[in-house]
Amino acid sequence: MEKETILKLKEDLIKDLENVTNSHDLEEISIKYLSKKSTLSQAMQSFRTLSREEKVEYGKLINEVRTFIESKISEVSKKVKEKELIDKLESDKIDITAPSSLISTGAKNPFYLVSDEIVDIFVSMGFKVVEGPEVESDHYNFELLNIPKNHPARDMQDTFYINSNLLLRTHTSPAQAHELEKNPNKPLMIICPGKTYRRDDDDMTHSHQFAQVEGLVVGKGITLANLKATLELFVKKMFGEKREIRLRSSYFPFTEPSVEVDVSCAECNGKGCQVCKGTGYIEILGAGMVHPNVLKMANYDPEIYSGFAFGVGIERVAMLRYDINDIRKIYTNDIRFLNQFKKRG
Ligand code: FA5
Repeated sequence: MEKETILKLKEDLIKDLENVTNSHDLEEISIKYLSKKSTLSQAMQSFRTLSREEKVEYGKLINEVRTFIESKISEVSKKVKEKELIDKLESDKIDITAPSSLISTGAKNPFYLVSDEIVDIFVSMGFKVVEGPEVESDHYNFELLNIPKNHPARDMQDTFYINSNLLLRTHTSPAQAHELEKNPNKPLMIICPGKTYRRDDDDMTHSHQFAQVEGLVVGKGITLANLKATLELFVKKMFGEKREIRLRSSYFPFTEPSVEVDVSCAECNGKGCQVCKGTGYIEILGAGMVHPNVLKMANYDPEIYSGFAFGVGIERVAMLRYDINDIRKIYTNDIRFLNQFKKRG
């Protein structure tokens, strides 16, 4: 093959490379100049027929041209790959400032908003949170709370029976009996939130399944004043600084004295209106000083130890807190109702 033909390959390559824009073009050029069918390979084949001197000269030329071709192709290959990477990064770019497509998020049920808040408030006062069983024995739900069989107070707390001894607890007060039993003659400061059940007809303020938070403080020298101060602080944190509480005497077999605790009506500030049925106050919980019999049954000496207890209905607090007029709305999972609580969760 003519030396000029081989040398011209360099010029042809430079021209061809000028038009290369991507790896595919470059691959074709590589095949054209370096494959077995390339002009350079054909020149190598005619090598055998040459004399020794010609072989040296011809070989040098072929090597020089091959090195030139390889280095030019590799040079352009680098540039092409770099450009392709930049193009890819550009086309894959994510605009993090672009508005997202609307993601629908759920809202926390007001029951849980309030339940969490009640727990937080009492924990901040130093109460420990405990749990109790929902399926309870007659012994813990009634007997240890000074409600023996045939006691009339049982009528107000009829429930669902598993058998003649096991029942769905009617209140969280059995937690009192469990905790006293676990820690004989030791000071206690616990709350027990949880589900409770009663054979109550469902209406705007009653449900057969609801929830309470029980509170129990036992120690030396605990008085009704401690109960009042604790609940006053709870009410102010839950409903606002302006709210006042009122203790009304009441009856629970497991506390003596017993009280119902009312909170001043937010609507009329205690003056009396439709919401509070003209009384200026709304009832939120039952409470009292732990009955000596309850302490005795748990082997506490009532001459040394005294305590207070309270039981607050979580749904009723949620209703007051968020102006919910029907307790059943809390349970029915109507998205229109729940969405109103989106920002609070
Ligand atoms: C009790 O259950 C007592 N164990 C509370 C207590 C604890 C008193 C410790 C003294 C010491 P009562 O039956 O009043 O008390 O219920 C307490 C609260 O539970 C009520 O104020 C109310 O908020 C809520 N509650 C009672 N029954 C229902 C019901 N059917 N549906 C919704 N909430 C209810």
